[in-house]
Amino acid sequence: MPFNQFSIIESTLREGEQFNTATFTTAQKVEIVGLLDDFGVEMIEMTSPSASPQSEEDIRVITRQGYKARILTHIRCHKDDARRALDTGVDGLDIVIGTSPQLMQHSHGKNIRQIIDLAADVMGFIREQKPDIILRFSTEDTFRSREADLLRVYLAVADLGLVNRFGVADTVGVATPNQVYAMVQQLVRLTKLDIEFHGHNDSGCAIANATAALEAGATHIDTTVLGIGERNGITPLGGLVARLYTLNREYVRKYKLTLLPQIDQKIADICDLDIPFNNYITGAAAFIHKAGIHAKAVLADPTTYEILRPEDFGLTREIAIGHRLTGWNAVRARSQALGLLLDDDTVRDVTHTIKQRADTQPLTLAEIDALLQEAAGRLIVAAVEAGK
Ligand code: HCA
Ligand code: CU
Repeated sequence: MPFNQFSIIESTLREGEQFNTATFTTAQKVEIVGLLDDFGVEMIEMTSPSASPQSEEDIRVITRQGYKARILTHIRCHKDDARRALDTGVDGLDIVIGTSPQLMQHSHGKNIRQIIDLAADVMGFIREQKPDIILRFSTEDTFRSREADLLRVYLAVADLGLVNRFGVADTVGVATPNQVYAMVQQLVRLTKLDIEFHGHNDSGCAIANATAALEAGATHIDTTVLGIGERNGITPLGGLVARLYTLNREYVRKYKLTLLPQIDQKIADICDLDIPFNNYITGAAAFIHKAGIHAKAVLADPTTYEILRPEDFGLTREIAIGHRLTGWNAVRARSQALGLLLDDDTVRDVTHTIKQRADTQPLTLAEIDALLQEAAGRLIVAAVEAGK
């Protein structure tokens, strides 16, 4: 069952570096890998050593540290790239070559026969050099490639017996979950190899597509922190975790979930971004309940309106009170939190005042607290007067 066995290939330091505002220093890479390793991702993918001298040096820095996560680098289907990558001491190589008509024409200019020959040559060379390295072969732009072309390439490469894993890439974010399911299922059946899914988010399906890939038998999913990557990025780490957690919390128990807020914040800070308000788990709004009906039910039992438990991620829920949709249960809960013993009629009165004032402008928590304190003060005065 893939959901119990899947691995995350965390590509913040490769795909993520292709995001507009992402340039990681060596120290930042060390910090990010440390956090991701602590979190428990199984593999970490780094930019090709052929990209720049610093990129090459940074891989060596990381591979020397001895993390639990396997360290991979991502290269073109090219012997020179392979040679440089092998020399960095990585645990695995992720090789990619475009197979869509668009990429065959404008990226490398090779036809399918030439792609197969090149793949055989490059991967044969890698296996000769490092028989034990983890080797993955992927077709770029899988979902705009002709099916017959894809099958020719994958079956020919599978026959070589050189790779550990095949990748499928929704490079332009065009695939639907059903298409991903069908493609992965077909490759699992035909090749019997591990299958990795890499999905861009241009049309909002990156998490759904990753889930469909797992449902069809994929073993590896590519993610980046906050989903950063080329254009608007790929499957976000936190979003995938949220999706799998809601299927079954056991699927993500292997990860240190309480680190997620720190990880998201770290990448947001480095890339000079705000975490989006509606981000999975770590968005500012993710655990705020507002309407009176919701607040009442959540105060009685959070599972009424929460599928994710904030405390599992080291976070807390919030009940918004100072607005016109508020209800007296939320106001009572606040008065109890302040240690005020208000009777129900008084709480209802304060609730009425909040709603009236909020019609003009929402109230801050401090203003609500002041209203509750005033009401409590009036009750004490009334009690004293009655006792005279
Ligand atoms: C890119 C390459 C890639 C590779 C994915 C993979 C893509 O276009 O920059 O190796 O699986 O999206 O196709 O990120
Ligand atoms: Cu990509």
